[in-house]
Amino acid sequence: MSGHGSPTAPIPHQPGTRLAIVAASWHEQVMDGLLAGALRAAAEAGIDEPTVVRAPGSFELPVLADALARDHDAVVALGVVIRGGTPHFEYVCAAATDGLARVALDHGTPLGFGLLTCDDEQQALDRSGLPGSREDKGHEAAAAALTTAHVLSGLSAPGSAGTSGR
Ligand code: DLZ
Repeated sequence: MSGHGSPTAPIPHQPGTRLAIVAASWHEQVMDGLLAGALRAAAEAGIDEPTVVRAPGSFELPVLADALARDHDAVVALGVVIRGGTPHFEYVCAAATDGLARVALDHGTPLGFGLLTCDDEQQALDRSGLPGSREDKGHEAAAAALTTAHVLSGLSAPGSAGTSGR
């Protein structure tokens, strides 16, 4: 199973963290599960009302994530791309993945990667966090972004190793 070995530590409590979630709109049922998982992770961190915006498709995730990364502490990108009979799959996956990685590094903002790239709809449902799913990738992506934001805020805190000047 692809989720074997995933972290088990609880998400740090951080109610002041400005969290944004950008979610694509293709494959509605799977997206509902991913979004619910990300919102559950936000609630576990004490964040009641994260910003939520919808993208038409996964290809549009990076440009919206880029805008959100300007005034949020952490961004979670959610999408589902199902392999079809054409190379479109490879292009959409590569553009979304490369674009999201660039946003994270350009802004120094943690970006939770919740883009499912699947062979078929059943594989996506198995990772969606819906009842009966084996994995909960929306929750996992949000937990990663929030945990990273917590680590980053510690690095930039006065007296931390990140500000010692060494
Ligand atoms: C065009 C397309 C296709 C074929 N498949 C998906 C998909 O499985 N998941 C998804 O999120 N988006 C898909 N898209 C739409 C593209 O992401 C994009 O929205 C369009 O190419 C318009 O720019």
